[in-house]
Amino acid sequence: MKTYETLIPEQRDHVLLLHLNRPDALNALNFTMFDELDSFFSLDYKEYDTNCVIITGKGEKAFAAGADIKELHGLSSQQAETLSRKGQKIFQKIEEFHLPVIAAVNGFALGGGCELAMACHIRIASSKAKFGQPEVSLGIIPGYGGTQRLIQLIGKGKATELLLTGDMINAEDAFRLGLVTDVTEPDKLMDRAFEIATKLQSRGPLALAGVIKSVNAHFIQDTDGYVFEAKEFGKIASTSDFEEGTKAFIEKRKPLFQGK
Ligand code: CO8
Repeated sequence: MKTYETLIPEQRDHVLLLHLNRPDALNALNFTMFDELDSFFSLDYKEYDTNCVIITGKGEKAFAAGADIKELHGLSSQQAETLSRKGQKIFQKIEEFHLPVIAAVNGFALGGGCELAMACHIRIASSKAKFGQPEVSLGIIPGYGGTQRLIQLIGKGKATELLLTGDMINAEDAFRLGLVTDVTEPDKLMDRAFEIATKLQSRGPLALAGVIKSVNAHFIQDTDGYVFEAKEFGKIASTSDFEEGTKAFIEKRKPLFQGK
């Protein structure tokens, strides 16, 4: 598998496990890490027979404590806008990835780190995790989609409060608000992530990709999500997996999906 400076990708069973690997800087997302995330999510991994990606942070303390503040200092207005747009597009690539992406949030997920987790399809957290968009404390605003996705995930009222105060919330509060769907003991986090991945493995891969596309369609301007969903449904109905899934149900057996 391709090697990176700030990421450690690894195949474990049918899962692509991706560690953010700058533990000394609490996995802060520097420019290199962005380029490497872009590269990682540009490949299709067909040859690896994988059904899911899990992203987590290296080290005990952090998933990712934000964009690398040392790199932000001194940016011109034009550079900042360009970088914000670039980061947004990379996170959008993750949101649109054909395989489900699970964020296993093991510690701080702040600023760009919280934005990265929010771009993933499923978020689970260790009880030690902390979430927040503290950008206003630095005199800036979120620039990697945080103002948009936080509203989508937890609603405008609470999202605006968190964005304006820059307050951190713990994993239990993140669960209560719907920012994460599960909280585990720290040492059980990866087991839980792999448990979800194993479940996804038994589902139709084309169907998983179809769900991801259809859910995202809700947020595309001028796209009727219902029309989009029906079109996706139609496309999937012409696949062998559709034939196999429905046939297996009728024959009272487990389906064997081929992703075709
Ligand atoms: N950037 C760079 N380095 C960081 C970051 C960061 N975001 N967070 C932590 N580090 C580094 C620290 O500088 C320190 O390094 P060193 O040992 O060399 O001094 C090391 O990681 C350990 O950090 P601390 O000693 O601070 O650890 P603590 O346990 O005391 O505190 C905290 C942990 C509370 C997480 C603290 O590190 C912190 O507040 N970090 C910053 C959190 C933050 O503000 N994040 C938002 C960043 S801005 C952002 O994400 C904007 C995104 C949009 C940009 C779009 C335009 C380009």
